[in-house]
Amino acid sequence: MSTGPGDAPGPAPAMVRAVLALGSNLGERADTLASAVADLVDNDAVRLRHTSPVVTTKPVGGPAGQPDFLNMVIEVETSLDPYALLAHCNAVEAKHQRMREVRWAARTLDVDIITYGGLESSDERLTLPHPRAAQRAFVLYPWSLMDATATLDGIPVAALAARAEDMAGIEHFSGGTETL
Ligand code: PH2
Ligand code: MG
Ligand code: MG
Repeated sequence: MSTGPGDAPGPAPAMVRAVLALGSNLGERADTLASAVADLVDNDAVRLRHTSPVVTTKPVGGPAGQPDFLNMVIEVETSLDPYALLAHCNAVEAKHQRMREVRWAARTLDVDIITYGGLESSDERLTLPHPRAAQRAFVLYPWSLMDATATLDGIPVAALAARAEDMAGIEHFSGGTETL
């Protein structure tokens, strides 16, 4: 920690690449995703490297009758440790009026850490890689479009997406305004 102008600067903290998944199925979904990406990288310790296209997806799990989601993934480079990155993601969710009353209920914004470098952790606050990512085309498919070489647990994410049950319900979102 630097305490004053006379301090030696010290080594820069290591930058780690992390993949974050964003989802929204309430409100102005596309605007929410765009502003959430801006909020996530509006931090000196987080740099945006890549963004995926936005896809329309059918809800997986949760209460019946939910609206479709828009989903995307981004790759960032960060000097935040995993818990600080999680707190940052949660703060961006909170800024977008995320409520947490019912698990997997419709939400304005969900931001999940999918991978953090090669870190594997089974901590109850933060399991890495994300424990359900390998089965979820709504994460895997946009990830494969962003990074054709990406793997998860040693398997190409495109191959995992192709075998995921929810792949059939995915469409490309053409963009534009949602207020028709
Ligand atoms: N998120 C969930 C549960 N189900 N389904 C879709 N299509 N997209 C999501 O982002 C999603 C979901 C839990 O976070
Ligand atoms: Mg989630
Ligand atoms: Mg979440």
